[in-house]
Amino acid sequence: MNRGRIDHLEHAHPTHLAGARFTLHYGDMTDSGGLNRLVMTVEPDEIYNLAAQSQVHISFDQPEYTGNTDGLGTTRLLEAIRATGRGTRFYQASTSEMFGLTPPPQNESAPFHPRSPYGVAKVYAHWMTVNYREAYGLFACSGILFNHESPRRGENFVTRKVTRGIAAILGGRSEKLRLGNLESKRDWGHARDYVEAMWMMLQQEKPDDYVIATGIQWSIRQLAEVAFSMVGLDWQEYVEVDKAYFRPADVPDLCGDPQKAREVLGWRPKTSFREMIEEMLEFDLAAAGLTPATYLGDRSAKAS
Ligand code: G4F
Repeated sequence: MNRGRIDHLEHAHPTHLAGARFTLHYGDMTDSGGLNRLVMTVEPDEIYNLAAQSQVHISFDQPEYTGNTDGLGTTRLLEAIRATGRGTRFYQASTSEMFGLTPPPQNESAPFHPRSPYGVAKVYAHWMTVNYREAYGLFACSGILFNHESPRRGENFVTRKVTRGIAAILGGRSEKLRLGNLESKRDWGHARDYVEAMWMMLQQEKPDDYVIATGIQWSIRQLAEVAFSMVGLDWQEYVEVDKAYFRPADVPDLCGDPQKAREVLGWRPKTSFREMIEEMLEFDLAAAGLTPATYLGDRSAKAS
């Protein structure tokens, strides 16, 4: 089991994480028997379904697997909850990828036009979540989250690829950073803020669906420009476009409208794009054995 991202929680000082101790169980989104047994024995108050094959590019190579885990896997979990009749609250990790070609600003009423097997599977899972709420009265919420990042982000997603790439260049282990489509635009927020929104959804009186976004958009080109300039480098000297990273179909233009989350949940993003990129750079520079302050200085990254 890959536990690299949670090991530190288990060993954290108990006073810092009062009540945050946890027990791990094996589970597989393609195994309904195992999921049923888990939900029956654990009797959870809340389930957050973040399990997925979440790489959009890979979903073009593994469309069936992606549909099975991300789409049908959600139905298996919903069925397991329904079978117990215990009123377990359910959070579904829906995604801005469901909007696909629909132009911004994307809110809860914007039509879905997914552009990848991943997006299609997530649209199915989203509507199953809505359906189980309407048909069986499950407390089921769907959070339509725009891209959310942190130093724990997987290495193949573009933000982390850029911050790790910069650390590799500064450490002398690499000369260039190869990226795909620089023109697509994303609305990036910090995962820490977005997880808080997930939790808030399940604490409401009524289940509902919410867009979680910052409402601010950056292109991949701008991401590279901002990140390289934070360490005093000109991105154009290092970034090369490589067709291998282009997708058969991409989502060109995402920018969410989080008004409903603001009004109903009282949720607001607390971390700016620049603060988030700086935090990721700091982490990746240190991980590469470099001293972050040497490159980032005491720069203030408060401005968005
Ligand atoms: O970082 P990305 O791979 O994220 P993407 O495809 O927007 O999806 C992520 O966010 C979704 C919304 O929360 C999640 F549902 C999903 O599971 C995942 O977490 O790519 C962002 C953009 C794309 O347009 C891509 O074409 O960056 C472009 N890009 C350009 N060069 C690249 C690269 N993406 C990657 N991964 N690697 C590149 O070299």
